Amino acid sequence: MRTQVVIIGGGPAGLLLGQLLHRQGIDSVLLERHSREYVLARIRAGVLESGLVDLLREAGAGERMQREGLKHAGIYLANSNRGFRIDFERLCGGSVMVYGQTELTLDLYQARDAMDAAMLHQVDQVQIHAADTEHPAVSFVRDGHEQRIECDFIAGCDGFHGVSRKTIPASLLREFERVYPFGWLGVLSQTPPVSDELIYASHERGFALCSMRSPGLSRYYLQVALEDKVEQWSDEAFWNELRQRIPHAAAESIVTGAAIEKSIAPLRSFVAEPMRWGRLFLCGDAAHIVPPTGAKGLNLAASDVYYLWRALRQYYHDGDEQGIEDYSATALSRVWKAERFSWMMTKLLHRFPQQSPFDLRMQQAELEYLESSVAAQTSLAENYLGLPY
Ligand code: FAS
Ligand code: PHB
Repeated sequence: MRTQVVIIGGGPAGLLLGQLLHRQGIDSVLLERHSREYVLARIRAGVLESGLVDLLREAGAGERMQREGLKHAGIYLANSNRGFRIDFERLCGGSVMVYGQTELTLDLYQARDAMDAAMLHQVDQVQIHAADTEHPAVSFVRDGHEQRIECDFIAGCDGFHGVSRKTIPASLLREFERVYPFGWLGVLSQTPPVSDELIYASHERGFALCSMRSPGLSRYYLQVALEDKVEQWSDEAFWNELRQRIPHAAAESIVTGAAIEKSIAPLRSFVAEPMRWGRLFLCGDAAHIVPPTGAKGLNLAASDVYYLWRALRQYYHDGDEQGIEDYSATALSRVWKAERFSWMMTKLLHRFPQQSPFDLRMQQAELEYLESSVAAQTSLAENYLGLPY
C-alpha cells in the first residue's frame, strides 16, 4: 500500500489534519489503535479558540458546532467564594466557543466518512520506518495480518503515550516536564449549568471549575489529591465539596444530579523538542501536554495541525520545503507561550502542598491585581482567547 501522508492517531489532531489535507487533494491513511466507539467515549476538552473554530469550518466539519456550540464572551474567576468577570469582548473584542471535544471528534469522523478516506481502527504494533530518509514507511498489525504503507510523510498524532515521539532518537530529543502534585476529578451531569459562563474558583480547600457542554449538560472539576481514587468520591461528596469552593450565589443555586461520567486526570506540563525528525512530524499531545487550567490542550493540537497542513500544502502544491523546515520552530514558539499561560493559571488558582504563607500572599495579591487591573485582565484575556497562529 502507498499514500502521501500516514497519520498515526485518530483523535482530534489526526482527524483534523486528515480532513484539511483531503480538501487540498492530498491523500492520507489514518491509523487508530482503538475502536471508534472507544475514542468517542472519551470526555476531554470543552473550550475552542477561534483558530480551531475557523479550521473546523475550513475542514468542512463546523456546521453542527456552529449550530450547537455556545459562544462565550467572558469567564469568571473567583477568589475565596467571591467572583469577578474577565470580559473578553470589552478587553480584546473576542470570544471562545464552548463545544465538547467528543462532539468535535464525532463531527470529524463523519466528515472523514463522507470523503470515503482510509481510516483503519484497532491497529496494533505500529512501527515507523526510515523516517529520516525520503522513503519512510509505517508497518502495523490488524486482524492478525502485518501490513506496511510506503509514504512521503508521517504525522505523529498519537498522543502522549503514542509511538511517534518514542521513534525520535533519544540523542536528538529534549524533554521538559513538570508534574503537578494534584489531579482533577471531573464530573459530567445532565443538569443545567450553574452559570452562563465558566467559573474558575481559587479556594483554600482547593481549585474548582464550573463548565458545561450544553444548556442541559454540565461539566465540573475539583482539584483532588494525587492519591485520591474516583471510587472515594460519591456524587454527594462531590457536590458538597464543590459548593464550598465556588461563589456563594452559585453554591446556593446549583442544580445537582447523578454523575454520568466521573474520572480523575493527572496534571502535567510537558514539551518534547524538536517536533520533527526527517519526514516524521509530531502534532498535539504527542509533542506536548498542558494542565487543563488554561483550556489549551486541544487548541494547541489545532495550531500544530494548521502549521503542518500549511507546510504540506506548500510542498505538494509549490514544491517548496520551507514550511517543512520551519514547522518545529514555528509550532514550538506558540506551544511554549501556551505552556506558560497554562502553568501560570495553574499556579495562580490551585493550592500546592507545602505552600508557604508568602506563597499564599502572592496568590492573593495576583488575584486582587487581576480583579483591579484592566492591563492584567487584558493579558489574561488575550491568552485565554488564543494567541495568533
Ligand atoms: P489524543 O490523545 O486525543 O489522540 C491520540 C490518538 O492516538 C488516540 O485516539 C489514541 O488511541 C491514538 N493512538 C495512540 N497510540 C497509538 C498508536 N501506537 N497507533 C495508533 N493510534 C494510537 N484539553 C483541554 O483543552 N481541556 C480539557 O479539559 C482537557 N481535559 C483532558 C482530560 C484528559 C483525561 C486528557 C487525557 C486530556 C485532556 N485534555 C484537555 C487534553 C486533550 O483534549 C488533548 O489536548 C487532545 O485530546 C489532544 O488531541 P490529540 O493530539 O489528537 O491526542
Ligand atoms: C471543560 O469544559 O472540560 C473545560 C473547560 C475549560 C478548562 C478545562 C476544561 O480550562
